[in-house]
Amino acid sequence: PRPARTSITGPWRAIGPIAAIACDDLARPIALVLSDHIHSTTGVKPRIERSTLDRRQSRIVIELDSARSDLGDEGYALTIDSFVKLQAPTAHGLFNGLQTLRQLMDQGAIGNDANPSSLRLPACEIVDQPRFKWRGMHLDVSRHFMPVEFIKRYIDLLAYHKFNVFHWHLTDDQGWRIEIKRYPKLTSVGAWRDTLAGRYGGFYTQEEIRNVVAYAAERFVTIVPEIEMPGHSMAALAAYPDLSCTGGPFKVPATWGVFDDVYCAGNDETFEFLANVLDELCALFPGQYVHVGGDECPKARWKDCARCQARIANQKLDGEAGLQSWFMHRAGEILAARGKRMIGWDEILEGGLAPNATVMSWRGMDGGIAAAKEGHDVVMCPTSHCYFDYRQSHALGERGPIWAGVTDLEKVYSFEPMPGELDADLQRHVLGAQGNLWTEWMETPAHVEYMAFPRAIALSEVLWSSPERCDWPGFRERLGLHLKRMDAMDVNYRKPGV
Ligand code: TNX
Repeated sequence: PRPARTSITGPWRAIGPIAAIACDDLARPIALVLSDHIHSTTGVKPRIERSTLDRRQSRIVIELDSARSDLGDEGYALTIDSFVKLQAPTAHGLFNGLQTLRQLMDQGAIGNDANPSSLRLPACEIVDQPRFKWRGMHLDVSRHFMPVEFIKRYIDLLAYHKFNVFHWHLTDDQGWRIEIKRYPKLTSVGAWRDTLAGRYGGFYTQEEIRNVVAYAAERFVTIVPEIEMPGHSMAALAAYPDLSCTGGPFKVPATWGVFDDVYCAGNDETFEFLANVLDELCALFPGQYVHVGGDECPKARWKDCARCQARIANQKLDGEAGLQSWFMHRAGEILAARGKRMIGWDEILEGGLAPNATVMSWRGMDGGIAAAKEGHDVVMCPTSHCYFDYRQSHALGERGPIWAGVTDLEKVYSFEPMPGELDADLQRHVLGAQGNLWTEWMETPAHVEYMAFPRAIALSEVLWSSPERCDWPGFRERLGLHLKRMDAMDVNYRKPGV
């Protein structure tokens, strides 16, 4: 993509009150969102009109213009003069431009409320498009369950910062969080654990999932759901112990870590189960990607399991590592048959990648680099820069894994997702990056916000802007405005510098 062009061409403008927004039918959904936002900012609700006559009288014009294909799938052009004009070749582009406009409006509303029914906006000309197409944030709802209302708020906050992927980590050892009609015990048993403080858990009904998916789609956020396998699956095994090598019984664990009991790879019923689960999942999530985990799978049980050993022998696999790879190939086939693409953690490289698999590189960048060199797409999220469960400073009271380092704001901002060693023709395999929020040490939505912000704002800029436009002192300066907007939205962000 071409670097953004921004020029502030004049001083602040008072525009309005805005009586109307002019737009074509195709841009109407975007105009509705803007109209609501102007209503809540200024108290005046602009009507939406189609008139092409004297459009400038409307003071805001929104155009879906296919002639602007130079702006790419997500770019937009925004001009603010005595009127506002937003143009893009796609609805997603208009939506992104709308977020910029909202940010400028929120900035003005905060700066001056002398005349609240008119908008204060800086005169400017912005031509803008993202550097990366995968701009993601992840959230683990297994270790701690997060209610639907918060998931929606999280999606709102992502969209506001022009993230376009929400990676929803729905299953793990400590809880299965999505209703699967064919296997009711996944949620009646697998969604609950016994803790010192009593029974803990929760899950999303399919109805709720559909609702969240629609909510995200309206905000141009694609949800990538994750079902973990073959490891990190204790909650599922507690519900259906026959899917393990030993037959159990198991409890949903209430402690963190990596557990030896995993799905039995020698049992055909495991794959029947996973196919049925993924069937229901694929019907709920319209996005092209489904995440199937693949990380941190101990091989102890497979070593001692007659069925797993028989599988290794009759498939002529290279030991347990080969069996893990064979397992993930099966997962990839199940998804391909349902028209989906598989994505998994970088361990899926071990023993050979499944065809078409996309790799999420978390143990540094090396897995991503190796996968790109084999012609696979990759998403970068190295622990060093993208693990927002890690502490933000050494201060006492910061919660997070103590064995892990500190990932402060400057570190996140210094992240370069594109590895220098990839040749230009391989760089296209780097789709982008994402921030990961594992919730072992986050019990509440408020604490998730504390860990996510403002680090997600730094990451958002790294993923959107071209490297030559990223500068840390400049970001530090702009951060104040970002934080004022976060204040206005009541976000429990971490105050930098404390
Ligand atoms: C590693 S990242 C994990 C998670 C933990 C996280 C804690 C990954 C694929 N696996 O299960 O929650 O570290 O930072």
